[in-house]
Amino acid sequence: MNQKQMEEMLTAACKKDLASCTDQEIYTGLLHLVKDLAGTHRSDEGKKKLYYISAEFLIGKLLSNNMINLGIYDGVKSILDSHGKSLSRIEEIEPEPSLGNGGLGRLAACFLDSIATLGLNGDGIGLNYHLGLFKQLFKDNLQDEEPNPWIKDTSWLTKTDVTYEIPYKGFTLTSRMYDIQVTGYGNRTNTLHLFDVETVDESLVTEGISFDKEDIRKNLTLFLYPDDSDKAGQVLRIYQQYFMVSNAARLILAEALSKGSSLYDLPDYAVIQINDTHPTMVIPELIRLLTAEHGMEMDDAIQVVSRTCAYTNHTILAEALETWPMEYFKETVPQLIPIMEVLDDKVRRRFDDQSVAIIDKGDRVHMAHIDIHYGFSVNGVAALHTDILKENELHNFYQIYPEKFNNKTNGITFRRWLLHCNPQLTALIEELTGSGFRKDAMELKKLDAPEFMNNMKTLHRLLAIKDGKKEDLALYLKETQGVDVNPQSIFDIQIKRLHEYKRQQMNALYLVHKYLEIKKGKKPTTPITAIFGAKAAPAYVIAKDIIHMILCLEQIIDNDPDVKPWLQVIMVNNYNVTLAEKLIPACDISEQISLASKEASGTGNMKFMLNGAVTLGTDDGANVEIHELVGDDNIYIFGDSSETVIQRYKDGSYCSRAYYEADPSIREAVDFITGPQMLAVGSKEHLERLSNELLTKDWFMTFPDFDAYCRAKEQAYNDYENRTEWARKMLVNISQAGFFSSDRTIEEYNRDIWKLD
Ligand code: 26Q
Repeated sequence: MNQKQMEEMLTAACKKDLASCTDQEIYTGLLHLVKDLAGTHRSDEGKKKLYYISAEFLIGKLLSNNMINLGIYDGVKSILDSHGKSLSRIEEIEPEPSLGNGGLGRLAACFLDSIATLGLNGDGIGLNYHLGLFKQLFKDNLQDEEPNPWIKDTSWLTKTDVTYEIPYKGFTLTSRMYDIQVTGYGNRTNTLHLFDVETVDESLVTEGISFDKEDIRKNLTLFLYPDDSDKAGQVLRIYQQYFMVSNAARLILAEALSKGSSLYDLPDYAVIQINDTHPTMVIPELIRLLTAEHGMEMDDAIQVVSRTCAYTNHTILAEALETWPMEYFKETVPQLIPIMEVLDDKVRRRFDDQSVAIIDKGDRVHMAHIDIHYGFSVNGVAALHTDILKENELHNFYQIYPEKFNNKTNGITFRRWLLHCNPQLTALIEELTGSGFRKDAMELKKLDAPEFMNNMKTLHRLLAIKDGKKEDLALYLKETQGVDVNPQSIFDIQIKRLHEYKRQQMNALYLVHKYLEIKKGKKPTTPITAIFGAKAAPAYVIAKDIIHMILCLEQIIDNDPDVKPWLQVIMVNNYNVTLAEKLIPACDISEQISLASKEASGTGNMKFMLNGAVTLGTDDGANVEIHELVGDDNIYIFGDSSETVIQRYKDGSYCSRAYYEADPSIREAVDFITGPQMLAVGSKEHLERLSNELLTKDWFMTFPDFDAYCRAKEQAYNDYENRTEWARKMLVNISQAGFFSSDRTIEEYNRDIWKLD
């Protein structure tokens, strides 16, 4: 398609002359144009199909990414420019579909992009939440939550005529399938199927994000993971999960049958990837449908399903491992109970070991155990994580089924996290290495050559791109959040869900320490801007206290003229994918400071590296693999190893107060939390609870790593002063980022697990 044809199409889609259109009209026109073009691509070919079932798909805005993948981005942008329209302003109109909490959901979205790009036959299946992850507001330095609707009159959703009757105890719900096209880069289009009920009632939401949790017909797909701190929330979660998997199972069986499957050969037609335990009920549900509705014997059905399902584990945190009381299933989906009892019984006959049982002594169902016994593959999401699963958390399973365990180190799509969010860096890479990296990310390695590493001009251009992105971010933060930041300062960024194991509190304690040092006259050479972005689960009390601490600190420093020129703390409001796309390209130092062994992989770490930030982190998750690739000189690794941490938990020997007593800088920083300056701007209740938590528990061991963290950070800030050396570190990081393309991850899933033709 040439420019003239494209302009005609765009004008037709907008239904009038472009110059006279509003941004909203152009957005709507583009949305229809992109949908039409995506519809002309190849899809759904091949005998065997992958079904990626996930409770979350954190897809983010789709307009620009779809245009990049369809190859029309540059053309559209220049047509709009020529009519005085700004594509970036038009992009702002699109509401972000925040259909995920964080890493797991964003990973699913990157995977869909790569599956389509590689031309694999694979669809996503999930739920059409009407309200995505809550909108975060700050009031009195505290997080508040509001509903976050994303479905407007025009959206990426297409209503289909696929509907099913989903049975629950005492009633049935009629589902409907909605589809979102998933465009691949220069390739086929796949589909994300999102199931919904038509009786959802958005007026159920009362104060903030509170709603009536009992009325399942009206609330089933109202919210992404409602608060599950109480029983009603947990039961609703089971209703949601069953709805997702029962629809999925029916769709999968229908598609296989339509392609000629006898269902005994289902594994030749379908492979199901179970994204964490949230879709685990698909196993008993498929067995139920095969036996009850398709006349299969129980043993045959179990065999067929076991050869079709594969499971990915994303965490070793005890509180995230799903175990549900049998009673919850009795109340909601009693039809699954006889199946789960058979599955449990078979395991008990084979293994006299409580630790691998499906139903435990307390009558709780261990969802992961269903996946491991009745799936053919179990994978972790980074090398260290998979090793920990094999050696510790799932050791007894590994001894039974060594052949099922495999690692698939996570990846990210370079279309969104390089081409879209950093066209300037993309252009430089293309000029230096050619365009091959667009299809084969390993070609980034070409950058690691003396002709570039020792070329002052190249290094300066790289620094100039970073400076430009920092200026763009400063402008954006001014416009959208009303804060002034100094684009000449070091941008030190920690963006991820708020969780104690990710240790935002350790970063905050460092900032207190730095603040007090500057007060005493020890100024940094270059000013520092510490940026946080994080949402806390609405019921996660300490996480909210940590946000409170950071916001109070932000206010104190902002009002202190001695310190303000040298140190700024910013907690951005409502951190989401859209903000990540602006923050990541502007980052100098990427904070990846989880307690070693606790972060399964991390994927933000990969996005930062690809955009030329240098990692400051612990030897945890995929940081370990980043470290191996870039070498000691191009990363700042600190803190206790995962072995030490795991041992310390086993001993039960950790006493945070001993560190507090022994280390004056820890004492000074912790005392500050409840000192007069903080109490003047914050709430005593929240600050005291946080300080008390650190002093009496510190379950995620911030104190033992605190000194090493401070030293590593000082080293990074010092090294930053030598701009040429720093630019080399940036370039090494970019050159080694190819391994973390989700195209590589998906090729491995397909090679080892899915085996699609
Ligand atoms: C479980 C039970 C009840 C309620 C909620 C949940 C629940 C919800 C979401 C448990 C876990 C999640 C999300 C987990 C997650 O995002 N894990 C991250 O997955 C990434 C992709 O593999 C990794 O990179 C991160 O390290 C991991 O934390």
